[in-house]
Amino acid sequence: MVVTDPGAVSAAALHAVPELGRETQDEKELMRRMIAWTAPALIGALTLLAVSVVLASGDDRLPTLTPVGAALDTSSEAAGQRRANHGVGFAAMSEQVKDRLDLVRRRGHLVCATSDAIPGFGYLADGANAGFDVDLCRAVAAAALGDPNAVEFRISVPTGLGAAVRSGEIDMVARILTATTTREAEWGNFVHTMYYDGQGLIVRRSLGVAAARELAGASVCVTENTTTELNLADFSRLHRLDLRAVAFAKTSAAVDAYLDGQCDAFTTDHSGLHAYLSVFPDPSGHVVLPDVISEEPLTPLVPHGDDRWYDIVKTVMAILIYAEAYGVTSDSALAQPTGDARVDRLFGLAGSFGQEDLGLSRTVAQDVIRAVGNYGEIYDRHLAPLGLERRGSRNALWAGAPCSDCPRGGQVYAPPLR
Ligand SMILES: N[C@@H](CCC(=O)N[C@@H](CS)C(=O)NCC(=O)O)C(=O)O
Repeated sequence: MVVTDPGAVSAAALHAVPELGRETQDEKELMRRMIAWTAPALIGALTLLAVSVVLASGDDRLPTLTPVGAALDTSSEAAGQRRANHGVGFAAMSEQVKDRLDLVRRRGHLVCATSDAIPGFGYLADGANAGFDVDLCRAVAAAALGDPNAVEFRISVPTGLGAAVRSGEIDMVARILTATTTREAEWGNFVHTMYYDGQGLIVRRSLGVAAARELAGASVCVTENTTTELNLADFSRLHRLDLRAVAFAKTSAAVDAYLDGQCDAFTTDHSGLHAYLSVFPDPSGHVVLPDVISEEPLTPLVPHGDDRWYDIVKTVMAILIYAEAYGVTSDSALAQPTGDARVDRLFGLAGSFGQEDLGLSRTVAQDVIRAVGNYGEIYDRHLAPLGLERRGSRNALWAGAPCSDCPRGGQVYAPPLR
């Protein structure tokens, strides 16, 4: 019998079972064949596992130089590798925690994936983690544990992040992560967009380029396994630019390569371009091109499988946003009723916005606002210094926000706290 189809192997083995007790010779022959059939498959599977572990670990010293259109074709081998990096190969390891609030409280701290090398969003200030994203982690720790410092920061690059979330080890991600439908399907639930961004490109001023469409044939440094890499391919194909991506696991390596002259351009979210530009040795020698080539709603993520945890993180984001809308800051006297029912409800002094149903304290918003301030305070502390103007941008509060002097007319909005 010649078997070429692996499906037929198992069918043949099943059929052979009743005969095993009668014919020892047949049994040996069957065993020999089964080993011959299954060994190559086993070796193949182990090789695949080893390859996906290596890919997931990434190596910023080894850039991948690829023609953008070809390598990012979804039917190509590179797309297969990308799926491995998204964590599909780790399904067996994934763990769905049913009561993460309880887990976090028993553990005594929140595990939050963020970055430590992105000015404004996740960076180190005097050795401590700081930034817009870092404050979102601290706000959730304040809500869940009453202590904004009870956070273990897991520093992550985009490569391998999906696998890490699926493993169940991380309670939330807050790290300039764009919400996409594929990530939502494969990684976890995106909670509430906290920064509306779009992808851009930066070039040396001496290149004399004023718009992205003038970059035909250019090489572009990029972080791998990002939406950035995928959008660059779409943009290149759409405008027949034949761009060449030079991809790195770590953004700092991509930036260094650009500054070193290895690429004509560097691309990431516009906020990231401004963040890195702020630490370039010669900022005036570079130009952020005006093009916005994608939508990048930067959004915290929680693992799949625990609705209450999702609701908790979402409610914390709403607290930050409504505190600004109601004019409440970290300096506000929070203990006394104000007579404004919306503010008193937020403070936990009257009524409810569902906080106790979620297992949080009645005065959870006091803990959160005292710890990190409102949305505007977080923005002003970390993003305004990068020159990211909020007034007139999508990151202003919604047009009808009740505050009098806050930036309005943007998209930062949350479901009413009541
Ligand atoms: N928003 C995009 C891009 C994210 C991204 O590229 N992040 C870079 C920096 S701008 C990063 O996190 N790098 C981490 C590091 O290199 O340490 C996405 O979600 O894919």
